[in-house]
Amino acid sequence: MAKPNRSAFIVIEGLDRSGKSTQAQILHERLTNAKTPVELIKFPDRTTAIGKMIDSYLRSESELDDRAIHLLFTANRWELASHITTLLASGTTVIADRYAFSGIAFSARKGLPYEWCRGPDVGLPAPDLTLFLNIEPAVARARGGYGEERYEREEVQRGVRELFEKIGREMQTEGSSWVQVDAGKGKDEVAEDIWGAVEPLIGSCDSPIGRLWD
Ligand code: NYM
Ligand code: MG
Repeated sequence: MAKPNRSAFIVIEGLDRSGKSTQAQILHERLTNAKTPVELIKFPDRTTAIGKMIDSYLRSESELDDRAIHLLFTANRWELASHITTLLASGTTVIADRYAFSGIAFSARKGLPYEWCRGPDVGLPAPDLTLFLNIEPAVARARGGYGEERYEREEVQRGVRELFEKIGREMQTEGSSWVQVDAGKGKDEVAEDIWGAVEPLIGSCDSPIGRLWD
């Protein structure tokens, strides 16, 4: 059997409070324990110059045109794109906590045209697997409540969820691996469901890394 020439790119998506960060952490630990080199990346990456502008916008410390903030979120992914492909080529599994799908869902919810929102993300490294942590916005809110940031309101999350579902249907139609996980279950059960989807990918990616929607 040919040796796999790269590792897997796994994206975890979902509404605020759906458990993404917790699950990304659990998956990171599980892979580390299995001696699989792995790096966890979070979008937005608030540590870069662009990320700091995004952070200030999310905390309502600054105002930006809807299109301008959309493009900053995308630029924040592009500034890490070559890092992601380098890691994958060197055999490090990459887990991303949010990705382009959040970018489209949150911006299109504001009324920006869907295709316009998707455009700047076309060509980014394509995930081998996207796990959509599906949760009822009311259940998410009941989990210790939404925070203080922009978008963290049940009504907004409802609209975002519908857009995530539209994106998921389209991804499935084009044959991309989009897996919906019931995130209303307990933490350990969700982690098991995620592991069931991830395990077959480890050590088995032998095609070159794809480009999103290209
Ligand atoms: N968000 C995140 C966007 O609006 N567009 C994007 O491209 C990304 C990656 O930022 N409510 C929104 C979703 C979240 C917020 O993310 C901050 P987090 O995971 O809560 O730090
Ligand atoms: Mg949040």
